[in-house]
Amino acid sequence: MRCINLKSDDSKNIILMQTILPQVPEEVMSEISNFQELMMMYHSAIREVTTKLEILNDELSLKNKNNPIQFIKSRIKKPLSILNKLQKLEKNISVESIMNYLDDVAGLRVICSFIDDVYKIADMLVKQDDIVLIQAKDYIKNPKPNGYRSYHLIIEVPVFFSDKKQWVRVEIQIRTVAMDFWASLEHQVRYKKDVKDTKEVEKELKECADTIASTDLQMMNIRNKLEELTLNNS
Ligand code: 0O2
Repeated sequence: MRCINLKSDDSKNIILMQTILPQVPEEVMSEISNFQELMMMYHSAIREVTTKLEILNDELSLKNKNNPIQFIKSRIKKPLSILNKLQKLEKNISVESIMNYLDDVAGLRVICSFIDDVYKIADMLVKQDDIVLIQAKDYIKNPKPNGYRSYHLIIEVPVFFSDKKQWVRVEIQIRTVAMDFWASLEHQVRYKKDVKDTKEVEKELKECADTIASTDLQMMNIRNKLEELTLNNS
């Protein structure tokens, strides 16, 4: 038997729920329960894709003696952001709408050492026969005007539950450490509503993005030269 220690806050919440729940209409309760189930599906899909990526990384590390993936971050979109996005798209607020219209509720960010690792990982992942590629966007070959670089995939993976197989969408952003460093700072600037004139900062960010792009290429060339030297000396 599992023993649960209730903190005083938890017991207050339970009392509150017991008071409120009988007053909540049945259809609302059912939608809440469907929402929880949907979020569980997205969590499961993230776990599944993360495992696939970790296996690829382990295998490539063993073969090539270097890790193509530095680290993996994941997130589930917050309920408020889901709501805002559905409203922006002028769709009903429902579990069906989330599944039909939102591609990025489950999101993974894969941070690689070198540019060619980004393409290698993306290619190996989408070639797996239980993955359906919905969309690929190459913002490395075609950067956004602000300098944003990243490789984006939207895929569907099958998640197996006790009584059904559910195809779940996952958005994957794959980029180098340097591109990721840039994107996090740029993201902060974009959401700084209290700063009025960001023109100068945006110009500097664009310059940094271009510097980062050429440094990423140079780093890859240095690694290739090192590999050649190692081969010639062996
Ligand atoms: P957040 O807060 O990171 O989740 P979509 O916006 O997904 O409906 P879009 O614009 O066609 O459609 O998708 P795209 O271009 O593939 O971008 C999706 C995500 O990529 C964004 O999600 C960001 O995470 C990231 N991204 C795209 N462009 C930029 C950029 O210029 N700078 C930075 N820092 N990140 C970017 P969200 O939901 O917009 O934002």
